[in-house]
Amino acid sequence: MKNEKVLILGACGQIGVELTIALRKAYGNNNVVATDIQAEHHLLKGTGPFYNLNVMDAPAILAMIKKEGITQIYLLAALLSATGEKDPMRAWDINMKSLLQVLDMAVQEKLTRVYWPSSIAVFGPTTPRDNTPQQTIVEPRTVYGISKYAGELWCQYYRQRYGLDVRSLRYPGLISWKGEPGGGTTDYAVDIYYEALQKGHFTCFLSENTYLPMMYMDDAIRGTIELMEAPLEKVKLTMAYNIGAISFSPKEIAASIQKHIPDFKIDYAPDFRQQIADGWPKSIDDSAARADWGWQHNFDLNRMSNEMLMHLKDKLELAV
Ligand code: AKB
Repeated sequence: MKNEKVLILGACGQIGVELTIALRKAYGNNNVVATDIQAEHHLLKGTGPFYNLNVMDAPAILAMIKKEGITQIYLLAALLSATGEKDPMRAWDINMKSLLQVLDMAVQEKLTRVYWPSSIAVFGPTTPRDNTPQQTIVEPRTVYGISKYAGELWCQYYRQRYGLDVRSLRYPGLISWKGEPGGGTTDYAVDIYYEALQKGHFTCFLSENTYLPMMYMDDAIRGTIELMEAPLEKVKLTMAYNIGAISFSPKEIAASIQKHIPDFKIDYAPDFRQQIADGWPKSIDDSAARADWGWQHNFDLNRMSNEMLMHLKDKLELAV
């Protein structure tokens, strides 16, 4: 996209690191301003402008929009499902206030587009769990899920009332080796690769047959940029799109790792995150995303395991 200047809020999180790098490749380093409350992630160093910025600090964000001539915002900062349950009011405050401030500023400053991630956490135990439809019963039971569903409704409201072009995806669990995940229920599917390489053993906080929808980060980043670059008439839904890729259980991801590390062992000690996972879909119907703007995934479980183990081996400097 020409003549766009992008602001990323939450650039050092699991999605933020890879999305910032991909957007810089696409739009030019200086056209993507990365910000986070944390110190700059080592993979972002030297790749473009970075500022410390608190997503709750509306005056500072507004000043940044004006100073940098920002035209688009990606708001990625959030507390995820497991962390959210430990401090529900803080999760609600951070997840909702940051969104409402950005939506307001985007209207006021006439930004061309806003991206805000939603999640499969919008669904709950009363939702059909297999091939969960785009439109179905939505009764989330975590504060994270409640904030994501309320946020989707607010995005829809701003689109319909003010004509703001705000776009969103309901991500499944995301698996990556570059940025580190934090505070999610699906994070076991990242931790397992680290521990397989470092210890040869993993104790999973979900039970062996807990199926959840998952996606390799390369697919998620490409899908996000494709949604953001799609002509508005193709983005027919005013709520976030379901996007799916793979669905597997802890037992199945362990088996795909054992193809590379035959001695790898897994055992199970389910904790409070089991209940969260039990209320989420097992697989996702993403036919609307596929039909409207051409979504497709490239990575299955085995291809993802190959990539994860190969890159993490280098990252951890191990010779397995
Ligand atoms: C989480 O587990 O909380 C997140 C999500 C599914 O949105 N990864």
